[in-house]
Amino acid sequence: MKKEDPILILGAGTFGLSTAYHFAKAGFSNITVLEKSTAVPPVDSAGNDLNKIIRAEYEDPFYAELALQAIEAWKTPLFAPYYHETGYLLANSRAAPEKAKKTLLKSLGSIQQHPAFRGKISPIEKREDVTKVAPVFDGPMEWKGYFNRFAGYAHAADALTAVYSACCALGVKFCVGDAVASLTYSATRDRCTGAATASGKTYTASVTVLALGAALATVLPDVGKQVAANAWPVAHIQLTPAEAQKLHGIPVTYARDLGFFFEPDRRTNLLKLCPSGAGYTNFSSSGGGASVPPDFNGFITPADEDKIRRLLRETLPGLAERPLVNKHMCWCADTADSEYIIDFVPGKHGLIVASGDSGHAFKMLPIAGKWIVELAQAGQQEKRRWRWKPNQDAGGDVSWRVGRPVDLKDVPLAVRSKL
Ligand code: FSA
Repeated sequence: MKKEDPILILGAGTFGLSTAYHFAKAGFSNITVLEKSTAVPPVDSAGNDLNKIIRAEYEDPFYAELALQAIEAWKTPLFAPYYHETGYLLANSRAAPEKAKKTLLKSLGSIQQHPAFRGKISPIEKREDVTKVAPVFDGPMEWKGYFNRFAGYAHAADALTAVYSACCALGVKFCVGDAVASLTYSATRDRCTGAATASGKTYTASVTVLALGAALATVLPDVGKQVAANAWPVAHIQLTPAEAQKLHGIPVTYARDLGFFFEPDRRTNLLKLCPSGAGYTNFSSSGGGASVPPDFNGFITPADEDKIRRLLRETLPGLAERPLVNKHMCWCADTADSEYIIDFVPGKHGLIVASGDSGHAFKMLPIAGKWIVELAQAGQQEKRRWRWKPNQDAGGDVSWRVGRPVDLKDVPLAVRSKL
């Protein structure tokens, strides 16, 4: 590739911004990002969130190593202001199913003997083990798990904004508020030549990267069933400044079978909480595949709300009955094996897919774009696990999730439209 080659990136979420940033840092001088939302970070990007977990334990050591590289990068000047190493408390309540216990042990296994975590892991076997790392928690917490000091969370939307600003400073062009209507191809249809937008503009490129998250199938129906849109419920509690102050420094706390929450945001005093579960699919309205419903995202179900309140009764009972605000669904792009898809689309030269985040990619923001630049330069994906897999059907049983996915068609419209 030549440094002047036009690069087109569709989508300004986590993968899209990281890709633009790494192409620009590598010296490419003609990079354009198209984004249908009028703002960056886009409203419906999964990364456009108050915060996200940053941790390196994985059942699979391959991702554990990548996450360790990412944590190192989170400590560099561009990213460091948004990374908070509060530690990560991962546990199961007494009622947790066997599956949740198994996944926790596997995650622990990936870091227990790893030199990077020496002296950073302590077991959680009784209530006092929890209060030692989170003295302000005053619930019953009969939990078993571990505390990992070498982890924490990132201010997600703020980090995306920082990468966006860095991209602008490096000369990346952003065209927002214009959805991609179609990809364009050479007369022989074997080369992608860029994209055309709803307003009738065309963009020509030698490499086009689709970083469209859960909305991938709307632009690339050929992706078939290997990526499915999957949504995760998110809610918040508005704390007073004094309440937030008391919770400063708490670890990211994840009871596998109940849900997780973060240190309150220092600017807004919002406490973000997510219930556990296997997520929500949108098969009924999309006919399978990756497609996000255009509206009705500002809700969570009563069952999820209950789970959040149970989590609070376990940890911070004084907050358990508080109103939940800013409730919404966070749409991710799942694959059958939770592997990302970072590959050329077979038979379409110049067309790359960066998707399949499977709900565990935000932590990779500082480094993910590098993988796409390397792929574009190499011309083919050497890592088998990240290849395009047309015969796979997303929607399998993901090891770290508890419960079964629910399709939106089974959520009453009265619940979905309650904003
Ligand atoms: O990579 C991470 O630590 C994300 S875990 C948070 C979560 O909500 C999962 O629990 C869920 O199963 C889904 O993958 C989205 O992310």
